[in-house]
Amino acid sequence: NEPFDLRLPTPGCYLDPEKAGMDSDALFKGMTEHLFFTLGKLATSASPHDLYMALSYAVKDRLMTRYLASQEVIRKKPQKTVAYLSAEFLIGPQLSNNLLNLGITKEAEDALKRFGIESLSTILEVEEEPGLGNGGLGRLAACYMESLASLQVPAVGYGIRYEFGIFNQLIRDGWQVEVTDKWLKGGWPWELPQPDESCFVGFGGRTESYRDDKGKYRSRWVPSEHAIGVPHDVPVLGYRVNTCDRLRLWRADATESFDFYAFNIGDYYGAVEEKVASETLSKVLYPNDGTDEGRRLRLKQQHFFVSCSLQDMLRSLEKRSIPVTEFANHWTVQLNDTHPAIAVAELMRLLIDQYQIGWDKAWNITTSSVAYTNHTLLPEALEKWDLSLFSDLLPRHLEIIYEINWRFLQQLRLRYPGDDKILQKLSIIDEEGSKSVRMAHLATIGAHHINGVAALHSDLIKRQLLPEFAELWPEKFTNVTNGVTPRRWVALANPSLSNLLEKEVGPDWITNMELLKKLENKKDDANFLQEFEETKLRGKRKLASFIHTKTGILVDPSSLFDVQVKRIHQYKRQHLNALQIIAQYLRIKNGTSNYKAPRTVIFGGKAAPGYFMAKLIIRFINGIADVVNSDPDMEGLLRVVFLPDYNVKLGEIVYPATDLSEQISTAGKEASGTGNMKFAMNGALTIGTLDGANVELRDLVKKENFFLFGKTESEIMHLKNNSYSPKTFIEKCPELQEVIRLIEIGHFSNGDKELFKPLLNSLTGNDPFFVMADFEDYLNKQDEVSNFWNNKKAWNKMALLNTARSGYFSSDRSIREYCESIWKVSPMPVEITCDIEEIT
Ligand code: H2P
Repeated sequence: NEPFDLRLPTPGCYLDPEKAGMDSDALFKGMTEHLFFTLGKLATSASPHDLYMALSYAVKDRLMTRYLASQEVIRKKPQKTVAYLSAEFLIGPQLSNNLLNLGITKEAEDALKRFGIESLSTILEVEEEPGLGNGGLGRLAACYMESLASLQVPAVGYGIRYEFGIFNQLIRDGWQVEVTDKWLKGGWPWELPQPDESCFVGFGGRTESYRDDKGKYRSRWVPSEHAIGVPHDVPVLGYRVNTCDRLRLWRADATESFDFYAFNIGDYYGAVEEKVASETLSKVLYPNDGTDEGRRLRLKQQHFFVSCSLQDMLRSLEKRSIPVTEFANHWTVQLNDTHPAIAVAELMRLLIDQYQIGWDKAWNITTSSVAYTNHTLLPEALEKWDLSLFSDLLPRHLEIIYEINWRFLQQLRLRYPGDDKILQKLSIIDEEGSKSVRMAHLATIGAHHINGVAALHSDLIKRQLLPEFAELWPEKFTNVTNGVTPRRWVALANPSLSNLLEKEVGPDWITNMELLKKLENKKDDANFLQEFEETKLRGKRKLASFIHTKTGILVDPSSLFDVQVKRIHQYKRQHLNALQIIAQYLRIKNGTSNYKAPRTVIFGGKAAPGYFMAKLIIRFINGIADVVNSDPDMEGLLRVVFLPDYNVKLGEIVYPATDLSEQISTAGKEASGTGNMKFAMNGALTIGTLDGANVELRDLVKKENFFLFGKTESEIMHLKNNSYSPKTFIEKCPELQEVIRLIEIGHFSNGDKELFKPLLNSLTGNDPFFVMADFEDYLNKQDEVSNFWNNKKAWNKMALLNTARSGYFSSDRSIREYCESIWKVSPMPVEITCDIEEIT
């Protein structure tokens, strides 16, 4: 492996990663220079934000050697690179992560002291996080990028640089209020715009046939509109390695800032119209449970970033004089859900129309390079595009999809002669009602592998979602259980636990989480368990103070912190948790509570702006919180908190502070969940259903260390198929009846009997997520939780075993599995040499 020679582009020896530039003096100097030259500020009058910017620029400088060396390795070596295509990357704050991965946190602290800043956290707090994702899916993409780099795998994450990410959430009168997320307003120091690598993307127009030089008839697309994608690159450094991969986010620009014709005839506003329209493309991230709003724009966004990314990959081959027919040996393209599924048609189009490659060869290249991850079974999340919209925006792609479909249906006809039903069912085109394009089918047909994100989910894909496809191509279907990066979710988020882990098992657990198994030896060591509990208490104090600052609510860090943070959705059943709180409240009021475990129940999460029921659930939780928190009888026993604006940064405070993790989705609905993993690593116990990755978590930590309740997926299916009636469950449970009555009389809505009616009607009507069916079991399990809480030693032991046994959920393990079984790529370490004498 030829080392990257720093002497060639030498910008200064302080960039040498091993020998210089990383000490606090150099950082101080770097910061001073950036304050002065980049920000135009004097050190004497610099605000915390200025210092954050200066430190970030200085740290980014220190990523560049690794970044450029890693890009060189990709450029020079005939190595397969992972292209991770995702409409969302929820990368979270960057400064702390880069300091950790570079190993210069202490140096940065020292440098800051010289500016009079005593604690690094003062500076970290001002960092604005890019909210370029809705929830788990986007956060998973970010964890995977970090693991790819840490495992030294060459990779590029491709996505969209949304000007406005997920909205900021305010709570007003108990309701969610959405505020635009202007994350770029103070400047974002982590990106490198590369306008010289921009790409053109077309939309609309028509297709036409023509004869090529050889007299052959061909089709081509004549779009009516264009946009330019300008790459904005974010370096993604691995943990203590030289590999620094790239996250390439596309920003849409207008092709012509001005329509000069319109301008010349005096129509100034008309002249900028196209510019405004093109730039709208990368304006805003869409909520994933949204209704029909902006569907056209969303399809445009998908095509926009996919087209730019594929063009970028093809161009990289051209630059290296590699024939495009070699594409699949150099790029492995992972589709993160169906959002980038248009890639199947776009790659075909580029190969056939642009590079004049024949259909069969192009299809072979496409299907050898593309793989698809499914993240949900929920019907509303399985994308379908109206045929008329599709043909209007992407007429050439539709032609190609028709051809793909025709060839696929021919195959089916041979296999299932005379079976028209199966053709209809598997076709990419849904012929029912107003016809539509099924993106999951396009992805499944075009991909060499399809994976789910947890064992149960992958199994359900095969059994329920795509059974005929699984029968047709069993070898394509596989599972990769999700994972989360221990760098962010333990090392950064929970320094006190990390110190304890390091003391006990050595520093390597950060890259080898299986080492945590050694902690099992300590499960009966009272002193160690005490220390372990102390780390939790530290986290809880921090969260308690955060809660007080943000909401004014005082919570007791010694109470049981019972937490549910995730997007608000009926299937995730925050309302089941809320009903349980009411039951506990009633018991305390009626004097029937054996409430030995004072609890603080904490919620956090955003509801899609158009999802009425989810927003009502937020209102409901806040209604309960108001009543509970202002009732003196609840003092010292029960507190309810809704944390506004849940995001990555807040997650870093929440996970280490949690005793009980609520993973209570209706079995079969949560594909995996990743919060469950972060909680377990940080020593929380889980109360949960047999859903998503909970199943594997319970197997790993062992059943006695997991509070299981609820109907299984097959029991839920059985209820569903046998005219489930929530009433029968309500009738059997007097406590539940009481809970419902209290809501009905407006106890949690200042006497307003109408406010929560839609929620109650849903629960007592058809109860689509089986809340009533699971209520009693859940309540009983919560009692068990409370009993355990009173035996602190037993609790701490269980908590320790959760940390010790959750190493499997490191995203390093997931990425290794993708590399080995789907992508067939291996690590490519990056070597850097720098003869310091020669440079200085
Ligand atoms: C989704 C699934 C989760 C899964 C995650 C990552 C779409 O995330 O619902 O079960 O863990 O993808 O695979 P979320 O609900 O958090 O938006």
